[in-house]
Amino acid sequence: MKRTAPGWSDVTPQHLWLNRRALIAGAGAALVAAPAAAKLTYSPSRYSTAEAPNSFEDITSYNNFYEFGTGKEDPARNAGSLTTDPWSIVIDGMVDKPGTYDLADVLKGQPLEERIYRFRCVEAWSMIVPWIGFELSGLLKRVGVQPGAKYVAFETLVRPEEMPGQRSPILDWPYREGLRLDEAMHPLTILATGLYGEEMPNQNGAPIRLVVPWKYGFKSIKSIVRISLVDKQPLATWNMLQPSEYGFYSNVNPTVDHPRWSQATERRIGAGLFAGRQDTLMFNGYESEVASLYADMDLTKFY
Ligand SMILES: Nc1nc2c(c(=O)[nH]1)N[C@H]1C(S)=C(S)[C@@H](COP(=O)(O)O)O[C@H]1N2
Ligand SMILES: [Mo]
Repeated sequence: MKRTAPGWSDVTPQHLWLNRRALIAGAGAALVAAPAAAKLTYSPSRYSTAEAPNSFEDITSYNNFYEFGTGKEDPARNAGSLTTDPWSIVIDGMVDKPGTYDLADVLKGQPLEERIYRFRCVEAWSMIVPWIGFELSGLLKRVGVQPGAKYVAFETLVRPEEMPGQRSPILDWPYREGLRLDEAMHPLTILATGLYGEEMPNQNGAPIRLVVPWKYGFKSIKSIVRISLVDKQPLATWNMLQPSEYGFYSNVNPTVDHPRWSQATERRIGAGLFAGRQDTLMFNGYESEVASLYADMDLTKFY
């Protein structure tokens, strides 16, 4: 097969990679319980950016995952105890084959690819992440989307015994998100099961999470247990909490500011103290792939 895009090993300086292995080995020795992450088999993708990925440390130590606390370091500290095996996903609503699918069954026949994507949080920071995953469209085709379906709704696990953040009502649990059906079927939209060639770290949404790279990060819901095909716009957690600040669409748009801060620029995590902010790109740099989905929307307006 012809290699059409760089993989993370092509763009990550080897000393950083070796450094990372040494860190993992060190951590493993200190915390005897830490299991070795399983390696995944995957192909490169033409959808990957050539930008250098953030380090594994950046990606796994600076997180938003309110089920484990609201601080950026809380998920890394608290998510280790999440039980991710066994795991199943309820797929229901307007589908031909509704049911409770084991994770292995969800993954069956779906080709894993590495997708090195820009990732832009609504809080105006960003990273480059080498996700491993498969196109959501592959799963939706397999379960058979019925004609009346217009949206896809997603829910995260509710398990307060293992998710300390869920013991307080900071959000209306479960965390919920949704996409229009054409957004869900777009080839850039993936269900990710890993990063850096290994199974997904718990703090990043193990064992399976959504990644929609042209939308603000909160749309990319973690640790999914339910996928429903519906005919009405579904509830979405941040949109419910504060609709004037977090739209249902929430496409990355440098010309439409958040009511409390500018979205014109972003801070690249790991870039160093003197790097300065960089310009945010329309649709997070995926404009040529996705702009046609929004041909009838006024892109100077908040959605
Ligand atoms: N279930 C759930 N999914 C979630 C969140 C969350 O708090 N809970 N945070 C979102 C936000 S705001 C962002 S920016 C990304 C962060 O993903 P990362 O920690 O892998 O970078 O996850 C999104 N998905
Ligand atoms: Mo975010």
